[in-house]
Amino acid sequence: MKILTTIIGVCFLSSLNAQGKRVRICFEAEGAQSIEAPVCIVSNNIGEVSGGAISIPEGAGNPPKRCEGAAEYSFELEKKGVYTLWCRVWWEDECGNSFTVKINDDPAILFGEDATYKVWHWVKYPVARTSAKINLKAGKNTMRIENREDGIMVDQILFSEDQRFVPVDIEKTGTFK
Ligand SMILES: [Ca+2]
Ligand SMILES: [Ca+2]
Repeated sequence: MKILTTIIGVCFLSSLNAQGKRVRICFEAEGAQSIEAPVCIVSNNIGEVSGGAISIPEGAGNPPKRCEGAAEYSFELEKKGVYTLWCRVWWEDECGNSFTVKINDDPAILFGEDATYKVWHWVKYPVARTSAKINLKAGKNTMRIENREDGIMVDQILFSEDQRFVPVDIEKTGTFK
């Protein structure tokens, strides 16, 4: 009887989980599928970083002097959903605190522009309720980080379906639900 109760309990919990699961996916920025200069990978002598990071070094040439440069990612999701994007970033100054994000074929997103400099911290999008939401699809999704300013680094990238989730320090990579 005790075993039966346990089995029913487990089935009930797992069906609840299937209906209400909120997916979170986290990956390393330096694990990009492709990198185009002046975006580069830095792995040495940077503290508090998970593995390495991508960087557009200060002076590497920001627009309009140099507009090209990107890091490309792709990841799979079981089902579509509305997500919050978090990036663990390091900004040089007010002329090095943003990049452009392109997700699938959606309009470009301006990411960053906060005023926390020279320290690793998590920044999210959307910040305002009026900003366009990030709709990810079932199957393969693509993301591009594009050069907008130099003096930036990105350590980790995280998409969360749970809008209340707030990453702290270095996060575990993988898909969680
Ligand atoms: Ca700069
Ligand atoms: Ca990293």
